[in-house]
Amino acid sequence: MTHAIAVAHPNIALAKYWGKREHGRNLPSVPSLSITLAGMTTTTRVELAAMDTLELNGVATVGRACERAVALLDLIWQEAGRERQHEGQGEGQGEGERPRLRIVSHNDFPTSAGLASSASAFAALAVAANAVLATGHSTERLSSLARRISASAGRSLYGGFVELPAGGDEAEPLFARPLAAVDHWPLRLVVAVTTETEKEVGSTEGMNATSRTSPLYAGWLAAAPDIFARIRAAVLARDLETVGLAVEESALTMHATALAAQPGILYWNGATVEVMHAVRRLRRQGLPAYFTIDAGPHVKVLTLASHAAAVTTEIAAIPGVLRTISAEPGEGARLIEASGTEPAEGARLIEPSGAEPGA
Ligand code: 2P0
Repeated sequence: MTHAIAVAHPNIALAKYWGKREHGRNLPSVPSLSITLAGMTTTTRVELAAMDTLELNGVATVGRACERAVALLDLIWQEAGRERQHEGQGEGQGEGERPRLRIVSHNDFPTSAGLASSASAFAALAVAANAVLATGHSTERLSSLARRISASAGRSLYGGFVELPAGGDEAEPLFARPLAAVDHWPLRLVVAVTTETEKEVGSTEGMNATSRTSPLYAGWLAAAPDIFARIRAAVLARDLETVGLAVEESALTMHATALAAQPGILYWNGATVEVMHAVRRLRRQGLPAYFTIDAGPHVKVLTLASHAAAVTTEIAAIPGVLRTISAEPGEGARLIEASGTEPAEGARLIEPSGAEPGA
């Protein structure tokens, strides 16, 4: 196989991950639960080449983004070798030098602005590289490897509602698990975009500074597992009020912890705060709407599909909201083309990973 193209979607955490238990292996200190979103897509093409290169949204990219991409390729290759050795197989993938790859990736949504572009980027890259390198890893294994590079990427391997446990003492491999399928619950996340510029403090940097310096970090570690458990149970029960209130609790507790870091990490702008107030106002007027905020100033408003149009109209009218994106649960990372075979529109070479509710 000489080339492959994969697509993946970002995910938004209802129960947030913030902080690492173990930096070297990127093990999260708290469990998280996310919805993989349709409607925002990373498309990544990988092909055999003379050297590793990364082109992101049309621009040749070096530095940290490229280093992380190469680190994922190395992990995918080395893990194949480790598995062969473990199973006593002969020579094959994962031995010797890894073939070099040209990576061309494109996002159709803002990069590095709190819309989890690293999640979809590394999930798509894992699937495409696994095909071109012929490493044959399972989705579970790819989730574990992508998680090592960006924890939220481990979740974008799967569609629908996805959970990622906290790292434990024996936590390798630690991978995300599908909790409920795309059609489990017709929710919408209305994204209020409040800037088009890149954030100043990246997620990794922000959470590491928080765990190092915030006096509230111990409180976050104590609170997060219970918030996660409530969200998990209420997602399975399709109980929007319980989910929504706990989603706001998760986001606000995470941000409170980050705000108390030294120096304080403030991801919000004025419009972020206005949208939070508006969401609570809508709720008082009887619209089911709940907010969450990631490592950026955008606000994601959780509601039912049947109320998405009304919520969008209200949110789009708030001063400082540049535009809105209405996203619904979407599928996991998947291959759409490989080795010159061009499947018909909508066809898939591998099935996206679905989920059994409650599995
Ligand atoms: C989340 N975030 O659960 C949380 C909430 C942002 C805020 O996961 O250091 O890019 O690469 O593992 O996964 C974004 O952080 O961090 C993230 P690393 P990642 O969605």
